[in-house]
Amino acid sequence: MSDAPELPKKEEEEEEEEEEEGEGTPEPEEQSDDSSGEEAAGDTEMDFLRNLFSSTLGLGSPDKVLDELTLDGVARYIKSGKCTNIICMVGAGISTSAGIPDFRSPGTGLYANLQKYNLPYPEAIFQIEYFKKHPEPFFALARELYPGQFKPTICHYFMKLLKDKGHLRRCYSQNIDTLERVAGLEGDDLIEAHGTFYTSHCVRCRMEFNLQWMKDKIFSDAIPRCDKCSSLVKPDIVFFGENLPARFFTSMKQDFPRCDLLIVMGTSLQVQPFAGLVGRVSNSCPRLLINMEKAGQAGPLLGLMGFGGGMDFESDKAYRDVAHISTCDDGCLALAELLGWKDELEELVKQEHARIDSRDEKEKASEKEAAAAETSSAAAAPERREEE
Ligand code: CNA
Repeated sequence: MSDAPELPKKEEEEEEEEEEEGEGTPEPEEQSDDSSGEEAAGDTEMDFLRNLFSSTLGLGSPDKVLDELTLDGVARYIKSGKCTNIICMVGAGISTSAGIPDFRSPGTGLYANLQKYNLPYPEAIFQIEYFKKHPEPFFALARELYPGQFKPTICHYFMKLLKDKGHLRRCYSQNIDTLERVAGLEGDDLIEAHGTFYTSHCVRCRMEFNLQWMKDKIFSDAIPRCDKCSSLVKPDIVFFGENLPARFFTSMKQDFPRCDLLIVMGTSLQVQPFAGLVGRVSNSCPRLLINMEKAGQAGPLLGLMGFGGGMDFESDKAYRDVAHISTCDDGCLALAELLGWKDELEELVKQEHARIDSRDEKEKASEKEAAAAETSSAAAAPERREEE
């Protein structure tokens, strides 16, 4: 796996975009017509340059916002009332406790368990050119991981609480399992950076298909083909080799300069351009990582030079980054406890899971009823014919 190309196109695209802008900023696919977006973009570039020069040349000392680089320090900051623009950046690790494997966890991650598909290398299953020639492995995997079969985790509901309490600016997710939506983060709260299963499009004529259409194809073992031109139909998730949604770029330019706490959860921060977002907040903005392993740290060479905006949890110069090494659920529960929200969070999870279970039971019951009705009408049909 290590010698497989790591996310070739997304990284290439970012490099191209960086060359175009010359400042390490990914170019949006479409220009925003929102002038506040353009102003924010200008601010972002200025912030980026300011951050780069001050850290590279050791100019100025950024404000130290947290009184302690611990979860307690973060909780005190949230409680101080100065923290109304929290951004969450999340990845597959927030959904593993729901039963959905991530990519890279050794042994349990998807990449370690794709042998049955005979791929040339694990990432091929999500590469657009491979998919166009060999769609079967992707759709077989889609059947296993189909959204709607899983319940959001404590971590998803913690983000919902952040929203309800007026702290959440936005959640940037790399996940395609739609669990943020199920937990109650709606359109504006959420940037699905790597797309969604909600809609699908024909790869040739771009005809749109809805979730139910795709679900029927996936579960009937058929390779989804366009009703109009018979080409492949692909869920609107971003494959390696495809552009990220324009909204990712326009929103990040507005959001990150205004962020006053970045919470990064359940991601190895290896996929660009998403991972680079950690370097887009201001120099003084605290960043909390809740993950099973440290991620996003500045590489040794670039870090020494002050480039990259990587995390610094433990050097002598560390002043704003906190690593809480635990599961996302445990980390969120611990933070909720420090904030005095633990009971509320546990109650929310209990209620919402019960609601989802009862909805699923109702759906199953009505599916059974429909199947029974079909069987009995099929059985009755010959009798009717005989009567006739
Ligand atoms: P990744 O590279 O697999 O990294 C996951 C990270 O989460 C690793 O650092 C793990 O140590 C950590 N982790 C795993 N379980 C837990 C846990 N319970 N608590 C805390 N940390 C945990 O996945 P990324 O999201 O970083 O990579 C981005 C890819 C993964 C995106 O393109 C996604 O589309 C893709 N993906 C999404 C899903 C999903 O939608 N649920 C599943 C698998 C892959």
